[in-house]
Amino acid sequence: MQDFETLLIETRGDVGLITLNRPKALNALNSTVMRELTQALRSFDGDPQVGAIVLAGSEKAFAAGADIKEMQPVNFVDAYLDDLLGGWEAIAATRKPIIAAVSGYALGGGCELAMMCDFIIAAENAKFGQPEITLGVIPGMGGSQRLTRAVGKAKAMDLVLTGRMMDAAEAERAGLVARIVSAERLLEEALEAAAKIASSSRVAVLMAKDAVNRADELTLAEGLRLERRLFQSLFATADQKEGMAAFMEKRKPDFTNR
Ligand code: CO8
Repeated sequence: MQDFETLLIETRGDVGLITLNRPKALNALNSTVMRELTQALRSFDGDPQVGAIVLAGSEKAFAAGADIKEMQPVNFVDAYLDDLLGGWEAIAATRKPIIAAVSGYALGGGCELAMMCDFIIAAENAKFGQPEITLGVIPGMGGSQRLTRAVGKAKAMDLVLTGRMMDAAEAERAGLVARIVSAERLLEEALEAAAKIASSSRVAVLMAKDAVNRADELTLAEGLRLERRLFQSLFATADQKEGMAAFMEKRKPDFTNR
């Protein structure tokens, strides 16, 4: 993959690792980050060697929000005509699982970016918040919707209306964070989880992600029907035959992603 101005990109085995890299601005998300991140994710999504993706920031900040310096001069007509922030939705269209490894600040757009990932592993020093209200605006990249679905209305209202931050322990209790680890273990833990995902049947992994994501969009009856059809369709794959044969033969499965 080409070099990026705002990201560091590498692969570790069959895991794609993307590190936000604007240290002087606490990884504030500007249009270059959006363009490059979209491009990097699209590239990993299309790379048959990659089975899962980790998105990380620095120890001090996953991302301290949308770039306020870039947004400050924007007027309504430009924001509307350019569909300001609209391009970020491409992140959520990634089909392979993305784990957000969050250390330090995940504020505003940074919290929203973490929530676009499939789950969040947080370091003990992580701080989550939607402080847009303190700037005279509101969340613009899913904070009012994904946060409410993740933590419920009461806590989402508290965070969005007051702009206060919550620490990793509160975020885990509220259901925003899947696991908390020490800051030193964060990247290792996220890479291990991603490697575990990448070692499973690719088609089953993508269907699992798709099915869980539909839970936010469908009625229970529709969701259960979709899940059952996806489950049944996996019996057409060689990986289902291999996975179940390996269990019977008490050995590790050798998935071929077919
Ligand atoms: N945008 C631009 N620059 C930033 C941002 C930001 N969001 N956050 C920090 N920086 C810059 C600072 O300006 C500073 O730069 P400089 O040295 O040139 O002055 C540098 O990063 C270091 O920051 P601080 O000196 O402020 O560091 P502190 O440790 O004192 O404070 C904080 C850290 C508490 C995180 C503080 O920087 C802060 O409050 N930042 C702003 C947080 C915020 O309000 N975020 C929400 C932004 S609005 C938003 O995200 C809208 C969401 C809509 C969707 C976005 C899609 C991307």
